[in-house]
Amino acid sequence: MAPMTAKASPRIVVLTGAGISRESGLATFREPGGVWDRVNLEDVATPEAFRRDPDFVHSFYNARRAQLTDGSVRPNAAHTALARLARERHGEVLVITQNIDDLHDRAGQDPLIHMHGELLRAICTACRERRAWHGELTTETPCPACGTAGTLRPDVVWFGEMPLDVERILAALHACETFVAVGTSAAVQPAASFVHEARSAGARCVEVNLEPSEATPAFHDARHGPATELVPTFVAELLGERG
Ligand code: BJW
Repeated sequence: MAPMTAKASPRIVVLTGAGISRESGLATFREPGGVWDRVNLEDVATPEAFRRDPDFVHSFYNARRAQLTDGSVRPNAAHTALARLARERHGEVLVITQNIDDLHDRAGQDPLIHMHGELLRAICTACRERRAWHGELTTETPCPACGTAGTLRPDVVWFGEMPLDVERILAALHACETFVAVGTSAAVQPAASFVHEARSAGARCVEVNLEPSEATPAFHDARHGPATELVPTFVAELLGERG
């Protein structure tokens, strides 16, 4: 089959969630002991929470940013396998992640859409400048672009906000041949409906998750177990290396 050009639609679209980073040491959200067991999402993951108590929201994200940059967290075999898939099927694979960590980036994933933003970036609510940000943010931090203090926030998508690149994502879902969801509970929209978008457009849909999710019945094939075991196996299958 002829290789696709850079502008053509990807044949394989992979959606990832917090489960893919679990074996790298990052907590998921909705499992026992997950992020939402430790803090109420209404207190940290909405624009209203940030307006009400920006110090608290900053401390929540500062701690998670520090975990990401202290050297303790690394991409695992699932991140590495997806990066290899995109390299070896150049131009045919798009990974969309709901995760704000940078583990796909560090594994070399390209192309990659961070639909819920990135923990290692900040955006200024005054001048809208986005930039890489690896240190702490406080209500006193001045924006390097416009100089205003206290207007920087994590460049992440909170509840009630529009995820990033939605039009590009929907176009890819409607044109792909294979849709794969890895490590996501399908509890949050619009990502939870991607399987329906892809399936109704004719894609073969495969779930790879530790356990059945709310969306399992919508997939043609569901594989349940740890991502570090199942994703490399599935990638090898897609590359024609095993059964
Ligand atoms: C493993 C594993 C291993 C474990 N191997 N697997 C009513 C009121 C208000 C709003 C709404 C409403 N009804 C619907 C909405 C919309 C709302 C929403 O969905 N709310 C629901 C809670 C009901 N959504 C939004 O507001 C979104 N925006 C929006 O809809 O805009 C309008 C729109 C309209 C039309 C088109 C497009 C847009 C924005 C959602 C933003 C979500 N933000 C967060 C926080 C980001 C920043 C941060 O990280 O702090 O994103 S919430 C959190 O959940 C985070 C995640 O990306 C997201 C998804 O979680 P994920 O990844 O699925 O994690 P878990 O923990 O749920 O699941 C992990 C899975 O892994 C489990 O199944 C495990 O089994 C598995 N697992 N270990 C494989 N080793």
